[in-house]
Amino acid sequence: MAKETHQTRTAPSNGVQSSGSSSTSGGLTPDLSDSFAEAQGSGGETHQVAQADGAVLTTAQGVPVADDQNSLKQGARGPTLLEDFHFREKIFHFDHERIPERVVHARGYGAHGYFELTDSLADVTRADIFQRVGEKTEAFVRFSTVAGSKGSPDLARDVRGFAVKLYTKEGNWDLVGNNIPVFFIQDAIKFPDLIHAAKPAPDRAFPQAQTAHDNFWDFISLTPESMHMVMWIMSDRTIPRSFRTMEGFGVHTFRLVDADGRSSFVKFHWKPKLGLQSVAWNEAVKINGADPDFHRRDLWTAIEKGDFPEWELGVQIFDQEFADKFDFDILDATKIIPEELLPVRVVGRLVLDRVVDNFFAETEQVAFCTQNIVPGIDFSNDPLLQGRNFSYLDTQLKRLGSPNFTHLPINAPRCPFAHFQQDGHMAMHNPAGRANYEPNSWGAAGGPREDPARGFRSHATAPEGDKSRIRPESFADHYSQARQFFVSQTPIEQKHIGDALVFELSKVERPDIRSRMVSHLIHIDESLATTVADGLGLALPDPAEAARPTRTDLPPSDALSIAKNGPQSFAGRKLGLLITDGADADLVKALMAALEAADAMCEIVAPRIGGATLSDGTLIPAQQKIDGGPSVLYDAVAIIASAQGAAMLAMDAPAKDFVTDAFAHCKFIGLSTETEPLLVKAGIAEDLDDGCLAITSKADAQAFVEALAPLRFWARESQVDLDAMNG
Ligand code: HDE
Repeated sequence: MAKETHQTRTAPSNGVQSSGSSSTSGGLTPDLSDSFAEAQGSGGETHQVAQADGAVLTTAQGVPVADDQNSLKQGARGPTLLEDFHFREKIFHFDHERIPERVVHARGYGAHGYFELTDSLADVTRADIFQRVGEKTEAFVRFSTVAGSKGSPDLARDVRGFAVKLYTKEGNWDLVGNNIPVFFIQDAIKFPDLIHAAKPAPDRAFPQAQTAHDNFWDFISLTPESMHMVMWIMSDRTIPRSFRTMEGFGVHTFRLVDADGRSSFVKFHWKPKLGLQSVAWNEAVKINGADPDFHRRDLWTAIEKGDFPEWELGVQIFDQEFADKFDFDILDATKIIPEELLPVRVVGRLVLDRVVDNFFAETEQVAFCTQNIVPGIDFSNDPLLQGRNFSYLDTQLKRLGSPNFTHLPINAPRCPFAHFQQDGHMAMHNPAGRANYEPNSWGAAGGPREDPARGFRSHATAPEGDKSRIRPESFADHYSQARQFFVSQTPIEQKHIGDALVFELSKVERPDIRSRMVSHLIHIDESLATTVADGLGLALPDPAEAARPTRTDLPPSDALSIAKNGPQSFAGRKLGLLITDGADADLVKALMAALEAADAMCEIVAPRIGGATLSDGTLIPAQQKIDGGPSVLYDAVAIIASAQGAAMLAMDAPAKDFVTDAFAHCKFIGLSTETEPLLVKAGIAEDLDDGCLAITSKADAQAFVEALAPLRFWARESQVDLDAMNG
C-alpha cells in the first residue's frame, strides 16, 4: 500500500515552488503516475499509459494486444463476436470521451507558467503569495471566449475570459477574471438570462458565437445597467490581436486581510508586456475563416519559440473612506475605479512558459472556482461575486462528474493537504488509517487538526439592513461611466464603437429593438447616438427613461484606450512577407534579419509552398501558399517580387486580396519597386500613403521595421471606409 497518512499528502509540483514536494519534474506525466501508483497501491511504481518508443500496446487492463486492426469474428466475414473484450473496451471508452462543455467560456486555451512577486504586499495582506519578493508560484492560465461553443472561431466579437490558477503554498487561489474590467449585470440572478439571450436562439439554434442578433440586443436594451459594458464590448477590446496583448481584470472588488485581521479593498489588473493590440472588425471576420484557431495557435507558437507571454500584476488598494467618496458603489461590478484616481501598483509578473502536454487533461479539465481563495484574501459583498461562488463549484461537478475533481493533477494543490473527505467517483486520495472523522481521540494517528493561527478566517463584517430582494440606490447610475469610457477613446476608437453598434444592430430584425438601444446611447453621447441612428437609417428616438442623469464631469481616462496603450515596437508581432521567384535576395534577407533583430516573427508567403528561389539562387521555403496565407493573419505585410513574379501575382485573386485587405485594414505595407503591376490591378496604386513604404535597400528594410511600431496606420481609415466618409 502507498505510504500515505492523513497528515501530509504532498501533491506533485513542477518544482517552481519549494512546497516541500520531492517531485521536481514538470507536467502531467509524473502527476498521473503518482496518482496511479497510489490508487493501485503499487508502492510508488509507475503503471501509467506507457508512451515510450517500443512500448507494447495493451488494453486498459494492461493485457498485451496482438491485433489492433481486426475485430474478432466467426469466420473471415463475421459476425463479430461479443467476447472481443479488446474491441468492446476500445469502443466503450471512445463513446465516453466527451464531457459537457462549459456552459459559458467553452472555447478556451491554457498554458502553464509562474507568478513572481516583485513588490511585497506584506503590509496589507497575510496572503503567502504576496510576502517574499522574488519568489515564484506555479500558475495555470486559461483564456476563453464566452458565448461560442467549444469549436467556435477565436475571433468572435466577445469578452475574453482570463482565468488564473495560482498554486500557492497555502492553497490554490483562482482569480477568474475577464479582459474587460466591468460586467453586464449587477446581480448573479440575471446571469442565466444574459447568457440565454447571447447564445443561439433556442428554436433555430443560431447564430453561433455572436451577439449580433435580436435576443441579445432585446435583453441588453431592457437592461440599462449593461450600458457601461456595452461600450467596452463594442470597442476593439472584444477583437484582441492575441491573448498576449489583452489586459486582464479581477472585475470585482475583493478584500486583502493582514495578519491582524485588518482589511482593505483591492481590484486586480493584469497588464500585457506587449501593450494592448486588437484587430479590425472586417479583419476578424476574415481571420475566422482563414484560421479559426488564430489565438490558440498564436499562444502555442509564442511559447514554443521561447517568446514567453508576460503580464504585470497590478493592484488598486483602497479603504472604506476612499470608497465612500464615490457616488457609485464599489460592490457594483458595472463600475471601475479610474487609474488616474487610484494608480495601479505593480506587484508582480505572470509568465507563461510551458504549453500543455495534453489539452484535455489540463485545459479541458481545469476547474476554476471563484471561491478558491487563500488566507489573506477575502470576498466583498458584490452580489455578482457572491453568486459566482455558488456557480463555479456546482458547474465543476456537472462537467467533471465527481466531487473528486480536485484529485486531477491540474486541479490538485501543490502544497500539502489533509482532510477527512473520502470516497465518491474516482477517489484517488482516500486517507489511510482508522480515523475519518473529527474530533477523535486517536492522538497523532487521528489525522489533521485545525490551526486557528494559520487557517483561513473570513473578515468579520457587520450585516446591514433587513433581509430583502432589493437593488441598492447606490447601483442606480448606469450611464456616467459608459460616457466616461466613450470620451476616453481616440477618434478612431470612437468610430469603431459606432461602426460596431451599427453592424450589430443591423443584424437585429426588429426595428423597435434597434430604436430602444439607440434611446440609451443618447444618455452616453449624443453624437454617438446620432451616428448609430444614421447608420441604421433610423430617426433619433426619445431618450430612454434614466434612473439617474448622466454625470458629464467625469474626466477622460487614458488607461481606457487601446490606442494610448499600444505596442512600443514590432517585437512579438508577425510580418507576412510575400515573395516570388527571382525576388531581390539582398532585400529579402535584410528584411528577415531586421525582423529577427527586432524579436519579431516573419512568415514567408509564396505562390508555392515549396518556396521561392531568390535572385542569388537561394531557395527560401514558404510557410504559407498565398491562398492559405491571407494578409489578415499578419500584423503588417511586405511584398518583394521580381518583375515577372509581380506580373504573375497581378493575375492572382488571392494575391490581390492580400494587398487590398492589408490596405483596407490600415496595415503598414512594405513594397519593392517591382510590385507596381500588382498594386495597379489591386486598385491601390494611386492611393499609396505614408503607411506604404518602399523597400529598395537594406537601410529601407531596417527603417520599415522601425516604422512598424504603432499598431496600425489608422490615418488611412477615413479613405477606405464608407462609414468614415459619411461621418
Ligand atoms: Fe463566469 N462562469 N459567471 N464570469 N467565468 C463560468 O464556470 C458565472 C462572470 C469567467 O477558463 C462557469 O467552469 C456566473 C464574471 C471565466 O474555465 C460558470 C456569473 C466574470 C470563466 C460561470 C459569472 C466571469 C467563467 C462555466 C454571474 C469575470 C471560464 C464553466 C454572477 C470576472 C473559466 C465554469 C475557465 C466560467 C458562472 C460572471 C469569468 C457557469 C453565475 C463577472 C473567465 O460557473
